Amino acid sequence: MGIFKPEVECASRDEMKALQTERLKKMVKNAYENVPFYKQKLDEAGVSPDDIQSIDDIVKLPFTLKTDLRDNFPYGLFAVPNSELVRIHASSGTTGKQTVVGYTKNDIDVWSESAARAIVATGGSKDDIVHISYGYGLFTGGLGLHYGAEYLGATAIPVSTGNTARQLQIFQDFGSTVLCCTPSYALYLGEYRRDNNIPLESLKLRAGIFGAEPWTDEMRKQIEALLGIEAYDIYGLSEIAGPGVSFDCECHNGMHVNEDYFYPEVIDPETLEPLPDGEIGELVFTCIGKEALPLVRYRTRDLCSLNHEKCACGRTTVRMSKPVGRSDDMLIIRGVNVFPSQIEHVLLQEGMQPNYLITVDRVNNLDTLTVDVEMNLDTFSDTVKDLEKAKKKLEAAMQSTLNVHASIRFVEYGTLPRSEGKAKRVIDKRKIK
Ligand code: DLL
Repeated sequence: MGIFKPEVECASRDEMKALQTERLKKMVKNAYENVPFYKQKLDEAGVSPDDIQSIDDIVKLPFTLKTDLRDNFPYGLFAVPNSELVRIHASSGTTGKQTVVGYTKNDIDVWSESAARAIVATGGSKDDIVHISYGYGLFTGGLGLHYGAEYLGATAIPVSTGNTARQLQIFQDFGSTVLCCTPSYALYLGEYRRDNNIPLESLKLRAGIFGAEPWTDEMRKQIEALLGIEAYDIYGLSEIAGPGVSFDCECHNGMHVNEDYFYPEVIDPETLEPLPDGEIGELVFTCIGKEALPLVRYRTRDLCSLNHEKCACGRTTVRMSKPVGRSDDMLIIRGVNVFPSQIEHVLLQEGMQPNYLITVDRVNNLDTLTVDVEMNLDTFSDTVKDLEKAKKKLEAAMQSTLNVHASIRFVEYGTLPRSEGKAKRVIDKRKIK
């Protein structure tokens, strides 16, 4: 299969380190000179940009957390003036405020090239018709793959999410060859095809690029059978760029990190010390190729391991294992990130008690989110109509903050379990691992 940029993706370790060193030096200088937050952080740590002489010196640098983005909301960590920005995206924050990310023209190119590499790794070329059913909007999925497809010279179809019948119709009418969406939606599309007797022969799909949420090899096999394709994993996060930070090749044995742009480390989340290959810890990225938001050692909270061995596909770029979980409480519901703290925030804003229980399940391969909420004695109403109205209002507030539907169930005051220690607020019934 093809490799988009062999001189980088198949570089020797020494060549890669030289490139990373050059880029790290430049980005640390940029962050130090243009982001007051980083100037202060580095000064406090007693590190000057001149102390960074090799990529291995990265361990001298302080970490960046999601809360740092929130505390500097919305543009405080940007290293360029607004006039240099060409795009903004956002993802869920831990409370009411979103995490805002920005891109210069060059940053969009870096990201698009990264996503193009992922498409090429599936055997993709400019002949492909790339059907994009990730959401378009502030979420990076839709536009990330869209720009990747165009960067490659392939044809992008910006279908976005929803309307399953229409998605199938477009597969047939436009001859889509590569499908991009969340793995759970891919499974749903496959089942819809089967249940509506749409023959596989009427589709030209050959590959799928699925990510934004955890999924298993088992699920991969099911999707492949239902859609008659080969399914590939893709990983990314808004803070670092979006989809394409790393991607699966035909060996399906770990995702190749575009480490010339996004330098990965795996650390012990307790001691914060770097861990050797093969050991599971928290994934940390430094954006060594980006201008607008040059994050230094950003703690992703995703748990995985790294592998620097050369891959059978010919690429030498480091591979990350599928994330096995997170070191925080973030949930991913239909590809949308949800923090329990956001739900609590909405409840309090709406004048409810902070006694709640979140249940996540998977029904017909689609995630469901239910929130049991204790009724306040003062808001308690015995007319069904009033309760229904209150429920609708709360559901609308949840939808607007979380960007995903949450079913509200009112329960009587005092009936949810009280805990003496850390409250258990989430029951996740999905069997993903
Ligand atoms: O989910 C970007 C993306 C879009 C990736 C489309 C792939 C495809 P965020 O909304 O910022 O960005 O969420 C990032 O999603 O920290 C992981 O916890 C999780 N995640 C993303 N890809 C995968 C994957 C996009 N392939 C968060 N497997 C990350 C497991 C994933 N988890």
